[in-house]
Amino acid sequence: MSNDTKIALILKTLRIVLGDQLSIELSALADLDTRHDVVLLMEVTEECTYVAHHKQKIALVLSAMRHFAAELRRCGTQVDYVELDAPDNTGSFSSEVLRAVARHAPDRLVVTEPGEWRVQEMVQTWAALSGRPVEVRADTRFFASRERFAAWAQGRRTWRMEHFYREMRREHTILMQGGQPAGGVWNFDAENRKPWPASSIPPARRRFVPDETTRLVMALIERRFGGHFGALEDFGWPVTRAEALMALDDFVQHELPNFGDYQDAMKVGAPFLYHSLLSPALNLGLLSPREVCRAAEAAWAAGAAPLNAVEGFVRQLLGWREYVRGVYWTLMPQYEQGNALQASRKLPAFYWNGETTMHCMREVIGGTARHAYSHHIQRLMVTGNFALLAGLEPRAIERWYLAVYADAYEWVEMPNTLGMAVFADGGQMASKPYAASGAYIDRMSDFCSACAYDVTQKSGPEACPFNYLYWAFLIRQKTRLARNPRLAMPYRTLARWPPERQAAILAEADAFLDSLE
Ligand code: FAD
Ligand code: DLZ
Ligand code: SF4
Repeated sequence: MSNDTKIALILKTLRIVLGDQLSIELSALADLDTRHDVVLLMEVTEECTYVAHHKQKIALVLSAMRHFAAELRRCGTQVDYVELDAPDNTGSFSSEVLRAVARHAPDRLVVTEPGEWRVQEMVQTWAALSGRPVEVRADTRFFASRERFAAWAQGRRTWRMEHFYREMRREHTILMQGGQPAGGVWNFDAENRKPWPASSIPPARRRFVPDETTRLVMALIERRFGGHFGALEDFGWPVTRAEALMALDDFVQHELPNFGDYQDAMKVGAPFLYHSLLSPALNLGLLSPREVCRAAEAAWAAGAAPLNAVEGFVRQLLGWREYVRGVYWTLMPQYEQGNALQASRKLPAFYWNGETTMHCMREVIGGTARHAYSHHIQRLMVTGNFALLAGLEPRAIERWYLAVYADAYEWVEMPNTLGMAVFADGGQMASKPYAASGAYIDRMSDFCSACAYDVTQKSGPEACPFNYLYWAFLIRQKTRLARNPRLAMPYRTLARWPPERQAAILAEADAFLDSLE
């Protein structure tokens, strides 16, 4: 036996598992020695309040942490679990790590790289604070490591998700046949834009009834964070791996076949439609993106789901999810400061209380408060589109998205908000701003028929605000956006408008926005 091996055998390791790292295969647990090591999980006030998270998000994280700790214990692992209300809880990761070091006197600390820059900065202080070596391991739950993305991005003038996604498809041989994309094309987006058929009834979705652990956590949250956004009543998220696997199975069997067709559709009172609802479980680590992609691919191979649905779904996970993580870690910390369109309006109060005459906004914000969820098009083309057109201050809208969704962590939320929704990164992530008038919302939803505004009117007191805000946005941003080839058409239209008409639209948009303050 070499000296190195002897030392390795007697090392006592404190393994730190953060609240969104709840995977048995976590790199920090890879060489766990159940006789000597201790696994630390900490419920801390700072993580519950650095933004005022939706109550369901806190309930989800804490309940899933408690279940995960119980699972580890069942496998014979020594777990040190600090509850939020423990009398000596000091309320932050760093101070709790220090207390745990004093309790266990470990030889070293091991942790998997965190999902947020803010927490990475904390981790970097732990060696000096604790006087112990700290090993920070790569998060192997993703398809692409941070380094893999950086290598792809290096030297490219523009980054486009589509190019990255194709490399990932080849590299991980997902939906490939003989080196070519299955079905002969990479992208089925054009087939995936159907509105919801008026006569169809949305599918009933499997939700998970809160067990005793979740109910205890919910009571704790009402007591401690009762003033936070959102309601707990409709909590139905999977909180264990077993439940998450049931949710995956259910989705693949019942919803995946229609996922592609109705991916962009929106319907009053039906926030879920055929979306998977898997992002909260994925982002906590209860499911791995690999197993989810493979399950979808297997459904296609078995003839149980069409290729446009399966490719559309895989693109979100292997493409967008990996891409936005790469963007975040490659461009932080400057990324969060981006404000390429010089937007500065305050976030209107209706983002929190839902009190607005715009039916689409009321519907999406109401659904968000009730479920801590909206699907991608609701986030991008309703609340995000409004923020873009109204020129809301990027950091304020970014903090809102981080607070209100059960699946929100900076690595995924920030690029989606700053890059995709409000173009604050000036096009690093998306080739054009996703700006749209009311016509888009009308085409993809049934919101407009029950709205106080008229979506067909372009100006006047009855006109849909998205209409004049859209044109006012293009007029205001002309010097920055008119040369973008993907906006050539609307700028050609605008060029035909006399200056008085442009001035009138600007005045109408300003009056509306001022009335919100
Ligand atoms: P589905 O539509 O069923 O998609 C399947 C999976 O693909 C999702 O579970 C998710 O893991 C992944 N995915 C889909 N779109 C994206 C995307 N654009 N980026 C990354 N992954 C994607 N997603 C989050 O997970 N956390 C966030 O905080 C978050 N914030 C967002 C903020 C804005 C402004 C926008 C426009 C999008 C945001 N998204 C975020 C992406 C997307 O809206 C959600 O992943 C999706 O709505 C989750 O619901 P689902 O599981 O039913 O997804
Ligand atoms: C989101 C969250 C919340 C609400 N609470 C905790 C907590 O008490 N303990 C914990 O370990 N993690 C929590 N989290 C998740 C962390 O915020 C997350 O690990 C970091 O943001 C890094 O992604
Ligand atoms: Fe939204 Fe305009 Fe339609 Fe009303 S008319 S629901 S404000 S898009």
